[in-house]
Amino acid sequence: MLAKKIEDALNQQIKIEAESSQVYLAMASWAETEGLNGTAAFLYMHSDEERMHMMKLVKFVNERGGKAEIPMLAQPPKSWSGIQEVFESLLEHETKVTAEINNVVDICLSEKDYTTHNFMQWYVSEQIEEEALARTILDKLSLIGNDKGGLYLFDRDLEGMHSLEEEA
Ligand code: OFO
Repeated sequence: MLAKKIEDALNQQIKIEAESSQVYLAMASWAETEGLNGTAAFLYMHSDEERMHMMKLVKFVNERGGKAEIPMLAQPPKSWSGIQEVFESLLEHETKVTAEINNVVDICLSEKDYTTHNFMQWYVSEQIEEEALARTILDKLSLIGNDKGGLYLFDRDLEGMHSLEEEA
């Protein structure tokens, strides 16, 4: 049985993952309308992954005798000034998510809930990868600068990254 404090923290995390999925979906849709098809494919996939993160939590809460809450979500932004801003806000968002995950881990330790603590380790590792990926993408973008040809190749590369992750 989940302690109330743990159940609340996990429900809060369900909301955060759902919001991540929604924000990346909005980014994907924007990129698609800008003709950035590789970026759009990458972000659609990322949005699906965040939904999967949310689902994993929903199942865990219910299986452990708690009640998962499906949250109302805020309207995500509709547009960005460019691809740079998209990935800057993605990294900023992921950094906040990492802090939230660490907070859940802290609560698990203070409540001595080692089962949930163990479950949350998957999210801890996932965040390391996601933040590193966002930083790599931003490094590439700063190398490209305003070079249109570079941007074309970058977009094509992201499409490749998307299919690579799907195969994994
Ligand atoms: Fe990238 O946020 Fe989920 O965990």
